[in-house]
Amino acid sequence: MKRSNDFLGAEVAGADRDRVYVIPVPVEWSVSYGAGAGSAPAALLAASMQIEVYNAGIDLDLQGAGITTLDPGIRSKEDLLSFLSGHRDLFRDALPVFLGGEHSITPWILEGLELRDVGIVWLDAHADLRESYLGERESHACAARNSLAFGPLVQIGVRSYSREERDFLRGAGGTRIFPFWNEGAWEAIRRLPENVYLSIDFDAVDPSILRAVGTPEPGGLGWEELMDLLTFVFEKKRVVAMDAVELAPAAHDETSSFIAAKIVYEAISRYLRRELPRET
Ligand SMILES: [Mn+2]
Repeated sequence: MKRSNDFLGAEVAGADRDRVYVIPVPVEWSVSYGAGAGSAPAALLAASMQIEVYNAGIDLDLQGAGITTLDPGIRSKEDLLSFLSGHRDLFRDALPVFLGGEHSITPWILEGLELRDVGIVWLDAHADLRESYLGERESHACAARNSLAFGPLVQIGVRSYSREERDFLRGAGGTRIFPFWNEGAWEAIRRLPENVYLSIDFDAVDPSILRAVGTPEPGGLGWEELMDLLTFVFEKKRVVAMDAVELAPAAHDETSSFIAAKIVYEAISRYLRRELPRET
């Protein structure tokens, strides 16, 4: 398996040990509108090289922090499951960060890591609660529905769903939906189990900030709101794994890839703020 520092560069290599593993999962097979999620991991890694290793927003230096990029060559659900089943030990003491790819990968990761009874914080413009979509039960549009088997969800930024999904939301438990980051959403996250899985669909973010996504939707989370949300989740809960999905890189829009890489960096920084020895 290829080991590198393709995310953020050589400066973040571990001075003592690995604390974060960034893992590309360029899987794209059910994307419905804008294709390109398969090329997202490479675009995210390339864009990450432009980011400062010192995080001024939270005053944290990631030099020597122990961020390693692993590329096991995942191209399918089967690849992903077999990689995870062989490497669960690696992730007991380090945060795996999966770069999608399309959103279908989330329930596969939950399955592969054998995560049970975790809280799932799901940032998304769409509910992804369909039972099937275009005849496919593992479509990205069913990803949240399929994740319910692994623990309760709190979905934030959701502003588009079908009538079938509305009826499901009214009838079934297991998930709560918030279009905005507000007091109701804080409270819902607070009530989740201590161990949390974080799934970031980049379309949760306002497209005026980041628009190269598979299925763009107006409205959504602003930058400061998203930073506040990430701070809250990493402070109040123990994030055990995360993914960032559905970037659809566009040749004329390198800004989106950079902003998306920055979001991943901000999440990792907040994880490391708790894990790194304090500066003296
Ligand atoms: Mn989604």
